[in-house]
Formats: sequence, C-alpha cells, structure tokens
Amino acid sequence: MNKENLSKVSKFLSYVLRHEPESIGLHLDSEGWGNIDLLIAGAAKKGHVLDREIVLAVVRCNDKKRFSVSDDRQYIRAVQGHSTRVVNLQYSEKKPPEFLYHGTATRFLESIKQQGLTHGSRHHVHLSQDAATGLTVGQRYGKPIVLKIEAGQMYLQGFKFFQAENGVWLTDHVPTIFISLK
Ligand code: HQG
Repeated sequence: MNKENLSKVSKFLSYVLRHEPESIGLHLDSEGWGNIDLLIAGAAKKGHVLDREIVLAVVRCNDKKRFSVSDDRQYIRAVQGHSTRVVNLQYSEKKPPEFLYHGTATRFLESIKQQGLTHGSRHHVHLSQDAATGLTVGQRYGKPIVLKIEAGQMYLQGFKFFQAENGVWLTDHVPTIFISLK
C-alpha cells in the first residue's frame, strides 16, 4: 500500500477511534480499545475496504504513532486525540519538561489571550516537546504560530500533565500567564 493510501486509512481510523466509533457501529471500551475484526466489518458496511494487514501496516508505519494494538493483536486504539465521550483513557501523570509548545493559527490568538488554551471538543489540550512539531500542527488551521508554554511552572503550581504513548503531552487547560510567543 502506498503512502497516500496509508494516510487515507490513518485519517479514517482517527475519525472512528477518536471521534465517531458509532459511525460504523463499533464499540470502544473506556480505554479506547475496539475489536479489529469488528472494525473491519463495520468499515466494509460503509464502503471502506480494509483488512488486517492494512490496519496493522497503518499502525506500524504511522508517522506520529497515533494507534496501538493490544498484545493479543485483537484490539486497536488511538493513543490520544479523542473527543468521543465513550472513551476516558486513564493516562498516568508525568512531570513535564520546563517548556512545551503548542502550534496554532494566528486567527485563534485573540481568543487564546482571553481564555488561555482550552481543549475544545477533545479531552485535553495537546502540547509537543519541540517547537517544530507545533509549526506543522498549526498549519492545519491557517497561518501557523508556535506558543511556548511554561510547563515546569504550571507543574510546580499543581497543574497535572500526562504523556500519551506516542510522546504527545496532554493537560486540561493552559492559563494565559503561562503562554508566550515562541
Ligand atoms: C485552538 C494533531 C480559540 C488550538 C496534533 C487549535 C495534536 C483555541 C484548535 C492533535 C483556544 C483546536 C490536536 C481558545 C485552543 N480560543 N482557539 N481559547 N484554545 N485553541 O485539532 O491541538 O495529526 O482540536 O490552538 O498533532 O490543534 O491529528 O487541537 O488550533 O496532537 O494525530 O483550537 O491533533 O494530531 O484544534 O491538535 P484541535 P490541536 P494528529
């Protein structure tokens, strides 16, 4: 399967496993796991032709390691980015580095200055360890800009941080005082 097709399947899996499992009648447990065979059967009913090999190739080759497969290879989940209320993934808390980064689009800046970073429909605000990642994330929504977050200070003041399996940092809310332009 070529890169373009892998990316298409990755987008479809992100949609189902993070946001709308019910769109293909798939049950996810609270940790986000869905049965791979049932996912393939549900997808087929909606005209998405997948098989185990394709699904596992997407998991393996995914640039951001967005998905993981259970040890028995029966289940798949997205490791972060959820909005579905069905899932309540229990990440373990972790001390963050002094600074983390968040890429956004310039058109959101005014609102971010007022409210800080909010998680919107997702379960967390997403932060990255390096500024370069932030830039590509921001590009999805317009002219990108990278914000520098004083994660170390936040942690000292009792804010909780989590890290997903793929290295993405998560927190509930970043108040304006901890945000500066990179
Ligand atoms: C912005 C990608 C106005 C926020 C990435 C972002 C990530 C505000 C947008 C993951 C705001 C939400 C998540 C406020 C935040 N006012 N706008 N107060 N607070 N925003 O897609 O973080 O490739 O839900 O800056 O790498 O962009 O999909 O979140 O621009 O890890 O695997 O509201 O998605 O990963 O957008 O991206 P999103 P995000 P994947």
